[in-house]
Amino acid sequence: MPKVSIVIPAHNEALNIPSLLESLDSLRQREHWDCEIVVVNDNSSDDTGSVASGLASKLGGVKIITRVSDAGMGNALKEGTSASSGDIVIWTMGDKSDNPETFPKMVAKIGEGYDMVFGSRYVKGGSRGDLSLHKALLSRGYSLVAGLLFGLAVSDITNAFRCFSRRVFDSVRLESGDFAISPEFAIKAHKAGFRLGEVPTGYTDRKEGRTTFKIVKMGPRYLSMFKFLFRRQNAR
Ligand SMILES: Nc1nc2c(ncn2[C@@H]2O[C@H](COP(=O)(O)OP(=O)(O)OP(=O)(O)O)[C@@H](O)[C@H]2O)c(=O)[nH]1
Ligand SMILES: [Mg+2]
Repeated sequence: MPKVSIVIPAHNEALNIPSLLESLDSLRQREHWDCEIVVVNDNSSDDTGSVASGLASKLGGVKIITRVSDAGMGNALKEGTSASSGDIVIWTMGDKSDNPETFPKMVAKIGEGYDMVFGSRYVKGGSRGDLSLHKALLSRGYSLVAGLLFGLAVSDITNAFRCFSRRVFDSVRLESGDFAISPEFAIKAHKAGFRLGEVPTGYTDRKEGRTTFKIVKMGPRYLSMFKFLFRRQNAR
């Protein structure tokens, strides 16, 4: 079984990190994975850093990266992934929106020959949970349009939650430092010829902490990813 790295962007997630790390630790033990957890903390004004460090000493196999520049979820995910060492990487959010029970299904699908596997809220067996209807419609609509434009056969690319082989990350150049990294990575991996798949997952809207997502700012940023339609060379 190849090594798994779980990369978690975290900005002001002190209330979510303890239970998240405890559940991921149980999961990796149960699955008998050689697995490191990488928490990328940016400029948090709460106790995210100290809470994460405490958990790292208690659990072991947890790496904390503290960043002071280039804030943004995309930059955090890029840096965390570069600093990780697993052959298989899972991106999951620090607000406990993603269901860890989906991880083993994603990893199994990588084992079947897929290069990038998305947790999808929009396939049979998946659920948007308590995500608002308008956000769900926007994200579902975005993936549908991207599917038509790029020939992508997956249904949930606006969510960062996914699992991929390290070689996919190593072969594409990601430009987005913000949330747009999610569709950008999907589109570029597909254009580079990698095999994309999906498994159903359930979503839980954040219960603690505050959102950093601003639809007015991110809508145009997400749409700007369609520019990659006109770029022939996306691989490094
Ligand atoms: N390291 C780091 N993490 C970030 C940054 N911005 C957001 N995050 C994390 O990225 C994840 C997704 O951000 P959210 O604020 O939950 O965005 P969202 O899921 O679209 O919105 P809600 O869940 O509705 O609040 C969370 O784990 C955040 O803590 C950042 O600048 N740096
Ligand atoms: Mg969230």
